[in-house]
Order: sequence, then structure tokens, then C-alpha cells
Amino acid sequence: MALKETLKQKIEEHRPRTTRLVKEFGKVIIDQVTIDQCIGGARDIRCLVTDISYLDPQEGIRFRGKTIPETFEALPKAPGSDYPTVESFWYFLLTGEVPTQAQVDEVVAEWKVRQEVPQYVFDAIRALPKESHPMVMLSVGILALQKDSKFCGFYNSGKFNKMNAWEYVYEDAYDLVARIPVIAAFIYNLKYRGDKQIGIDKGADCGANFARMIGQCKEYEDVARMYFILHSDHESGNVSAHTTHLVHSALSDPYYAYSAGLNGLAGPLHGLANQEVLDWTIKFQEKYCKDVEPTKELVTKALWDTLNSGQVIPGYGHAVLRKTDPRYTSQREFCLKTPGLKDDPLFKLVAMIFEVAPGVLMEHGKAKNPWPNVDAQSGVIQWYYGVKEWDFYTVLFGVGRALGCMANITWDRGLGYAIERPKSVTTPMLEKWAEEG
Ligand code: CMX
Repeated sequence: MALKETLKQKIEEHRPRTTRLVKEFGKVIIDQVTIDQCIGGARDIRCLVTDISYLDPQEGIRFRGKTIPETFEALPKAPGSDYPTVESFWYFLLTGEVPTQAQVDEVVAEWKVRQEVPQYVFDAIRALPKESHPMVMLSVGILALQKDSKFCGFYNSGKFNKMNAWEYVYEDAYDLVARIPVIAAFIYNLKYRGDKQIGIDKGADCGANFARMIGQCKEYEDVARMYFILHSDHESGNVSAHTTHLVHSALSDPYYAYSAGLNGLAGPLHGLANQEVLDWTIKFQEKYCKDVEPTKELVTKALWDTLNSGQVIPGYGHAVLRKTDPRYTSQREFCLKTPGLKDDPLFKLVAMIFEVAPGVLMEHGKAKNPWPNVDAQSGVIQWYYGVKEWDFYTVLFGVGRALGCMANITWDRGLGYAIERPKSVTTPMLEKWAEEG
């Protein structure tokens, strides 16, 4: 069965489960809210639903029930590669089913049709000041696509109905995931390669095409595939996924929703941390290692300097995770098995930080999780392959994250999730409840 028919069947099978939960068990209590959660960013409150991925604090992410190694193992691989295509992963995220090779081929073919980006998107990006952050460019590019939103068109058609609204979200979502790598490549070439643009390679899958469009080597094709898949989804409560879900819950179309999600991803406590890691590491090299090899003592001193100046150590800590992020481990394993990369001085330094930083953070005593997250390891791979412009790294994150966010809002509409509207209270109310115990 083709992707859309499989998804339709899955959504229709799922709907009665959601309806039953609301109708028969709607008042069952699954959590309670404390004052520190109210003030502290709603941390851990169970109030979102997604079946696309689940984040266990000890184990890390599972996509559709599969760990990262299980996901990479299960999905059909790109020709001549150890990694699956992004297209096969898209099928898997949307449906929860591992696609056959024939189903993957169909998605790859459809992806190619959908990936053409209208000229006005490039014109909108080009009109921005050249010094604009690439995340601004990406967010503007996605927002510019809104003009042709099929969901918005359906809403305005006078024929809108809740039962098949998801099909129009699906159309936009699919267009968006196919186009965002092309927009990202355009931004890269515009900003860092003197506007030397390279056209789409119609014979290539998403990862290979992205590598070629930014003028990269063959080996980078797997980097792109791995990177986009690893960054795709981290259940629903993180800033980018939650923002996308929230904005779409007002029936804003996928372009409005994901442009907003990208703006959240651009924050230094979220996706921008990957650029901050490289910035920190390169500055460390320049300051401490001009004439000497880095040592654990030097790294320890630099980490304490950062903490004592009131800054966070980028790439370490997490709101949910309490162990090393398996997305970190997966990228580290990629480095260790890649000749050249495993002996690269920057990788060795990142590995040394991994040995030292958790102990420093534990001694510092604030962070609940002293272990590295995805951002601590991602930049060094890009750097090694020559993508040294680290303000671009969050754009790469944003290309990957689109897969999860778009799969999620397609299901949001499929299951008819309501407009999001939590309740706020005032400080005097909290003080009164505090006194009452
Ligand atoms: N370095 C220094 N202090 C840290 C820290 C770190 N890496 N991680 C957490 N802390 C501090 C917090 O700032 C907080 O301090 P205050 O009490 O003074 O406010 C305290 O430890 C408790 O924080 P927490 O409950 O452990 O963590 P939060 O859930 O509040 O925040 C996160 C999570 C990721 C924002 C935080 O760990 C952090 O700032 N890390 C560095 C930035 C980073 O790597 N972000 C990327 C996360 C992954 C992603 O989304 O891409």
C-alpha cells in the first residue's frame, strides 16, 4: 500500500481509541501539578499525547517504539550505504510501519516531485540582510511557502470538515519535509559559498541530494541521512515540537506552525546549543592550546571558568534525560568508525570534554543531568567534513526536526486534537494555596 493509504488506515483504526479514552475515561487522573512545575516551565507534567516517539529519562528516545540502533537496523538502506534513507524514515514515523523497498522507492519518487521550491521563497530569503542568522532565513523561507498551503486552501474553501482535514495537513507536511533541505542548501550556498547555487540532483535520495547541493563529498551523504534522522523527534514537550503543535492547534497551517517551531529551535538552550558547543570548543583551543596539547586539567579549568562566569556548558544537561543521550552515542560511534575522524584533534577534544564535564557538573551541583546531549557531538562531524560555519548547524537540526514535527501535526489533525489552552493562575493564588498547604 502507498504511504497515504497506509496512513489513512492507521488513523481510522486509531480514532476509536482516542474517542473511547475521552468519552469513557476522560476524568481519570494521570498527573498532578505542583507550584514548582507551574513556575518551572511545566517540567514533566503529563499533558501531551504522541505516538511518534517516546523519551525515557534513562534510555533516551525511541522512534515508534524502536531505539536508535533498532531504527537504523530495521529500515531499508540507501543504495550502497549503511544508513536508511530519510524517505524511509518519514514513512516509518508517519505510519509506525517499516516500509518495504518498493514502498520506499515510491516515497523517494514522490519526494522528488514535491521538493521543487518556488522562486518567491528564494527571493524572500535573498531580500534579507546577508548577515541575518541562517535560522532567520530558514524560518522566513518556510513562512513564505504558506501562500500555497493546501490546508489553508481547504479551510477557506467552505468545504472544511474535521474528518479529512488531516489529508491537507499531510499534503503540506510532505511538501515541507521535501523542500526544507533544498531551502537549507540554498541558504548555505547564499551565505557561505558566494551564492554559488547547485541544482537538485533528481537521481538522488534526500540525504545524497542535500550533500551534493552544498558541494559536499560522497561520505557526507550518510552524515546528512544520520543527522536528519537523529534530530527528527524527541517526543512532544520540547520547545520546537511543542511550539509547532501549539500553533497548529489553532488550525494555523503547517508552514505557520513550523516557522514558529524553528524560532524556538533557534534558542541557545535548545537547538542553538550545537553552534554554541563548537564556539566553546574552538575558543578553548585558541585560548589554551596554541602551543600545547589539550589536557584534562586544561579542559577542567575551562569548564569551571565557563560555570563561574554564569554560563551553562553547552551540549550538557537535559530537561528529561538523566543519562548520556543515545543521539550523542550514535554520533560518537559514527566518529569512532570513520577513519580520519576518530583521530581528528577536535573529535579527541570533544571526547576529552565527555570524560571531564560530567564530573565537573556533578561537583558544581546544579544540573540534574550532567551527561551530554545530542548537541555536544554533532558539530565536530560537520566541522570535520568542512561545514565549518557553525551558525548553520541549527539549520541542519531544523531540517531533521521538520520530520518529527510534521508527522506529529498530521496525526494531531487525524485524531482531531483540540486547540491548546492550559489555564494560568496568579501569584496571589499560588501564595494562598501555598499557605493552605
Ligand atoms: N551547564 C551549567 N548549568 C546547567 C547545565 C549546564 N549544561 N544544565 C543545567 N544547568 C543548571 C540550570 O541552568 C539550572 O540552574 P538554575 O537553578 O540556576 O536555574 C540548574 O542546573 C537546574 O537545571 P536542570 O533542571 O538540570 O535543567 P533544565 O531542565 O532547567 O534545562 C537544559 C535543561 C538543556 C536547558 C540545560 O541543561 C542547559 O542549559 N544545557 C546547556 C544547553 C544545551 O545543551 N541545550 C541543548 C539541549 C538539547 C536540545 O534541545 O537541543
